[in-house]
Amino acid sequence: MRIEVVRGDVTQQPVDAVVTAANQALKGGGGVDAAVHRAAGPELVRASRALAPCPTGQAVVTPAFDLAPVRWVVHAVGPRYRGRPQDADLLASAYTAALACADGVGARSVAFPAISTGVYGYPDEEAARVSVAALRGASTDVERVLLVAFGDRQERLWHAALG
Ligand code: AR6
Repeated sequence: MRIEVVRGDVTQQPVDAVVTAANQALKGGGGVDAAVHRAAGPELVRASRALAPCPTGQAVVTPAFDLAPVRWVVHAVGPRYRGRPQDADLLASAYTAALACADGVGARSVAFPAISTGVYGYPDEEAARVSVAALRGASTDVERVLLVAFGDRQERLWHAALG
């Protein structure tokens, strides 16, 4: 699997599946989730709520509706950062669960935002390392992952984590 860093908006990527940083209730919210729900339209929240609740560290997949040609939205629930040892495991799990969801519906390219690093307060540098390690350790038929950096700092952190 190839992992690339791109600068931009996760809703603007030419991929089969887009990952959003969701909450357990899968009812939409702020940040990247708001952008994804805005782009996919009102059917997305109906489809995702039907699959709620989604535990922290897990993910579910729905169609992408108006976000076409993207086919799928993967709703991944990262941890709220509390400085606990299990935070990193839960964040890694959110990435691998999202990748597995995408793989399960046949997606071969997937765009990820920096899960948990906004409202959920996860320190961005550690999160970049955890995300790259989790994705590199995954066994999958997904061929291409785009790490979508919303700003300069995120872009630098992901490049550094990729080495
Ligand atoms: N494309 C790519 N990345 C983005 C975009 C975008 N359009 N918009 C923001 N980001 P957050 P969380 C980055 O807060 O911390 C929501 O209310 C942003 O700069 O969206 O996992 C959910 O419903 C940050 O680096 O997600 C949950 O309740 C990253 O995306 C809760 O927030 C994640 O920030 C989840 O919090």
